[in-house]
This record gives sequence, structure tokens and C-alpha cells, in this order.
Amino acid sequence: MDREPTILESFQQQGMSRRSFLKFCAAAASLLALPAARAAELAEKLGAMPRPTVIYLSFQECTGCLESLTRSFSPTIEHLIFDTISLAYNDTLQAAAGEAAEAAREEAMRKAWGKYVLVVDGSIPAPLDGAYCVIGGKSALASVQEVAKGAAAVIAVGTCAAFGGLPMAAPNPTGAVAVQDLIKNKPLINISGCPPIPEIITGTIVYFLTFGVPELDAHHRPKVFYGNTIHDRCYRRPFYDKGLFAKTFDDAGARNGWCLYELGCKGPTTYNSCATMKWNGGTSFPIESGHGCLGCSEPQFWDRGDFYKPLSAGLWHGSIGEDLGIAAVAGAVLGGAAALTARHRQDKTRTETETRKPEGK
Ligand code: FSX
Repeated sequence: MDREPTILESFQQQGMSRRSFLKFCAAAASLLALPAARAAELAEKLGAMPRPTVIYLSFQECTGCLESLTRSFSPTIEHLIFDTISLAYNDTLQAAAGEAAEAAREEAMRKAWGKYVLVVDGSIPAPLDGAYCVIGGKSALASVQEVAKGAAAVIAVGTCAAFGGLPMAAPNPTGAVAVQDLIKNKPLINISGCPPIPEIITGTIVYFLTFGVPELDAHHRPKVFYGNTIHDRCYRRPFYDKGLFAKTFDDAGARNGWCLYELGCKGPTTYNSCATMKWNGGTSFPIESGHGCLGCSEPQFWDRGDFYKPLSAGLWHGSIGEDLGIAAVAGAVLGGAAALTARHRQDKTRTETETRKPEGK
């Protein structure tokens, strides 16, 4: 064959049938909540295209995002990197090291200039020409700018890459910034979460390859995954509505599975799919394990207040938390009637959030 194999041919070369490819596409379509016609289109388009080149750069981060990605159940990481994309560079997963690895990246960039997808995890320290993060003799700042030049699109994976995350937490000793603070002239998708849900990473990549940039919220996140708060979909929500709250992690309320709001849960102000997609193939998520949401998919989550104080304590800085917090205290006292107020305020703050520009812009 004197041309690149298509994605379907790659599946078949790995000994898998067309049927298993269609099952892979059906799983991806279901994850993305696509209607039947779009699901068929996904299989048709994905099957006919050659595997696109992906360059994956990691900077200031904890590698949790990549750990998360390797645990994707559907599409699996194996299907993604062996059959769906051509992962030209990832300094954690690749076998090559040193100069050979850098040469492979340069070659991949040259061959797919203007067409490859750049995935970034981790924040980038900007001061002193990026001197606080240097890999292979090149600063993260120079690397991301150089690779982004030839990219068709940029996907920022994890809250560090999307919003600065933990490395940017006060006092931000390295002057860390987010990818969107540096790359302004390319289509950009943020997949936030510390780490993000693995299926959101793989699902977004598959969607982008097939249909282009999905519909995004004000923070450049795919609406299909970040369109609702954790609170909107939380299975403990009926207890919130009745004003039944756990007061400590070991009281009767906690044992009965009541709402964790008063223990600091940030679910009402956090947009993500944890309550529906969950983790480890749909096994559980933090609130199901008895711990409140930390709000890790929102900008500046680390500096916005005490993780273990309720939003109503007013320590979660910003109008969203304060507004919702006041409503929730009333909910605890007045039960169902006040919960209606909380929902109304939540709708109002959702609108505020969606019209808000990303911080630092
Ligand atoms: Fe950050 Fe990711 Fe949290 Fe860690 O790459 S979003 S610290 S899970 O690893 O960047």
C-alpha cells in the first residue's frame, strides 16, 4: 500500500473486524450523545480517514491527566493510540528518548504541517523566557509556541493546561499561565478537571477528528460534557432539596447518604460530568465515595476558598459561590420552598458563568 492506511484499515491490520470497529464507533457516539444519523456519519468519516498525527506535550503537571487517559474504557487508550491516531510524540508513553524523540517530533511536524493536532497538559511558566521549565534544552514556552504554529487545533487537557491549575496557585512561583493565554490564533478546546474524566479526553479527540470543534461553553469546554453542574445531576440532590445535610463525615447524615453541601461540596458551581459518567468505567465518583466535590474543573479552583467550608460561608470567592451559598443556607432552614430559590439562583449564575470570559483574558 503506497498510502497511509485509513483508521478502519488500521483496525483490520490489528486483527480486528469491521464489526469491532463499528462497535468502537457506536460506543464513541453514545458517549458523545450523538443522534443515530450522526453516529453513522461518525463511523463513515472515521473509517475513511488516515490516522491523524497528534503531538502531545506535557509541562508543569503531575501526570495525573495521562494516568487518567490510560484508564479510558471507551474508547480505550489502546484503540485511540494504536488505531485512531498516530501519536507522534508523548514523552511519557513513547519508547524513544533524548535526541531521537525530538527528531521524531520534528519529522512528524514537517510531514503533517498545518494538519496535526497539538494536545497539551500542564501549565507553562512564562517569565524569564520560560526558564522554569526546560525539556530537552528547550523551554516549555518555546516548545508550545513552535509546535502550535503548525497545528490545525490545540486541545488543552487538564485544569493546569486549561486554566493554569495547581502550578498557578498563589503565589504562582513560576509565573504559570494556561495554554489559552499563549495561543490565540488556533481553534482551542479546553478539557478541564484535575484530572479530567478519561472518556471526555478520548471522546473529545474522536469528535474533533470527525466533525471538528464541538460546541463550547464560555471557557472553551465541550458543552456536551460541561453543560451542567455536578449538582444538577447529583444523586444526593433530593436530600439537598429537602434540606437534609451531613454535618460531619461520620455522622448519621453522612451514613444515610445526605447532601455534602455543608461539608464544602462545590458541586453547585462546578461544571463537569462526574455525576453521570463517573470514573473507572462508571464505578463511582468523589461524592459517591463520601467526599464533596472540590470544583477542580473550574478556573482558580485551588485559590477560591476552603475546600471544607460550604459555599454559603462566603469563603469561595466570586459572585457565583456567594450567590449560591446564600440560597443554600436558606434551603437548609426552609427545606423545599427555599430549594426553589436556590434553583432559580443557580440558573441565573449559570447564565453568568456562560457569558463570562475566561479569567486572565
Ligand atoms: Fe494538572 Fe495534569 Fe491535575 Fe495533574 O497533566 S490538571 S495537576 S491531575 O496532571 O495537569
